[in-house]
Amino acid sequence: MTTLSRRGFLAAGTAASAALLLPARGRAASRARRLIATTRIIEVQGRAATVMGLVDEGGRPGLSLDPGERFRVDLSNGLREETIIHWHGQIPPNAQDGVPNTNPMLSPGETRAFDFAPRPGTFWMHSHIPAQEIGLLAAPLIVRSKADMAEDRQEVVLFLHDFSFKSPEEVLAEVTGGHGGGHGAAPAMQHGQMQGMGQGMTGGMSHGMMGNMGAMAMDLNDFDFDAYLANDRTLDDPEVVAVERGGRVRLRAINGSSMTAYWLDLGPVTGRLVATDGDACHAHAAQRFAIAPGQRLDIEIDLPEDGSALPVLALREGARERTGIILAPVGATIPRLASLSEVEHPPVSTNLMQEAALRARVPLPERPADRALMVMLGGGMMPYQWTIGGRLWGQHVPIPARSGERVELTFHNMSMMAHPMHLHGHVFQVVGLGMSRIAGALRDTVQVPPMSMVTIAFDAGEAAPWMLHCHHMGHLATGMMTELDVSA
Ligand SMILES: [Cu+2]
Repeated sequence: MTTLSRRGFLAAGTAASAALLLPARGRAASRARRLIATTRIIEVQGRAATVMGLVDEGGRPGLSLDPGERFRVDLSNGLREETIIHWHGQIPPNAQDGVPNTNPMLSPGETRAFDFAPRPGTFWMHSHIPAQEIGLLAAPLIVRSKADMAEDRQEVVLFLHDFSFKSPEEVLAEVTGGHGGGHGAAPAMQHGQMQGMGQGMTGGMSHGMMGNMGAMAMDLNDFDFDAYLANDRTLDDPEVVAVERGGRVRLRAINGSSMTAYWLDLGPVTGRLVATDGDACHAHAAQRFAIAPGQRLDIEIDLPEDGSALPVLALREGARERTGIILAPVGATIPRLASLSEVEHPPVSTNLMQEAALRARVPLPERPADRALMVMLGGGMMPYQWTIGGRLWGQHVPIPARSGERVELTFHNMSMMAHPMHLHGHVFQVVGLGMSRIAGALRDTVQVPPMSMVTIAFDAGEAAPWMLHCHHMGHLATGMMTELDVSA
C-alpha cells in the first residue's frame, strides 16, 4: 500500500478549504496575482444569499502567497460601487494601505496594482467601508514561510463572519439608530464630548442599559445576526475538512466578523496557540481561545489517535449561537451539531486571562518609551456613538509620533463595551494590562475590555498618517477612528 505524507495527503484531499490554501502549481513567480472584489451567492440555512467577496481568477475566496513571494496583486473592482481594500496586518507603503482618506477609492471596473514585501503569517483583507465589510467583502490572506512548508502538518483556514439576510445598510441603521454611515459627526454628537472620561461613563451607563442590565453590566453584542459563518457555512451544513488520523493541523483562525467575538472551542482536545495576528508566540495550551474582530490565532492541534472527527467550533460570546468546521479522517462519523449550544457562552470581551498569559517569541527590543500617551475610549448606546479621546472621526486630534520613536499608547476604555483596537502600518506588543507590565503578544488588533486599560508599544514606522480605530464596524461607522500621524 502507498503511504502518503501529511502534505501529500493534503494535496490528495478534496475539501474546499484545501482549494483555498493550495497555491497554483507552476505559477510564474513574477506574475501578478489577480484579485476581484465582486458579488457571489452563498447558501445560508437553505436560502441563497448574495454577498460580496474577494476572489481570485478561479472564483476562490482569499489569497495564499508562497514563501518569498512578493505581494504583487492586481485588484479589480467588479462591484457597481466604489471600494477600497485594506491588507489587514500587512505593512505596505502608506500609499498602498487601502484606506479611504489617504488612498483614492477604486471606481467600478477599475484595476489597481499593488506591490510590496509581505509579512509571513495569517492575515486577512477587507473593505475599509463598514457596510461593505458587514456584507462579507473580506477574505483570508495567508503568507506562507519556508518553515511552514517544511513542517509536517496540514494547514486549515477557519474564516469567521457574522451574517444577516438584511442589507448591510439596514444592519448599520438598526445598530446605530441612524447615527451610522457618515464620516461627519451629527451636531448632537458635540454634546459632552469634551468632558472626556465623564462622557464615557455617562454614555455607557445611560438609562436603557441601567434599567435592563444593572449598573455594572457589560454590553456584549450589538446586533443579532441571522447566522455565524465558518468558511461561508453554518453548522447545518458545515465544511468537513479531510485530515489524517492522528495527524497534526495548523489552524489559521481569522475573525473577519463585523461585530462578533468568539471562543474557539476544541472540545476535549487541547490545542497550542502559536501565533497571534501573524507573529509567533510561546505555545499557550488551552481548549478554548478568545478571538475578537480583526484578530487571528494560529493553533496547533494534534488530532485524536482514535480517528474520530474533531469539530472546531466558534462560540458567540454571551449567547448560544455557534458555528464551525469539522476535521475528519477517512471513515470518521461526522457528528450533527446544532447551531445553538445548550447554555450561553461566557463573555470573551471582559476576559484578559489569555492576553495575560501570552508571550511573544521575538519581543520588541527593550527600550524606554520616547512618547507615552493615554488614549481614552468612550461612548455608549444612547445615543449610539463611540469616541477616541472624546472625539469622533472628522473632529479627531491625530496622535503625534516621530518615525523611529518608541511609542506607548495606553487605551483606557471608559465605556461599557469592549473595543478591538487596530493600528495600521505597525506591529505592536501588548506591554501592559491594567497596572501590570507584561512582555505580551505581538499584535495589530488588541481587545480592550470595558472599564479597563491596555498598553501597547511599537516603533513608529513610515512618516505618514496611519489609521487607528475600533474594528467593531458599528463603532467604526459612527466615528470611532483617529490617526497616528507619524512625522519624519
Ligand atoms: Cu468599539
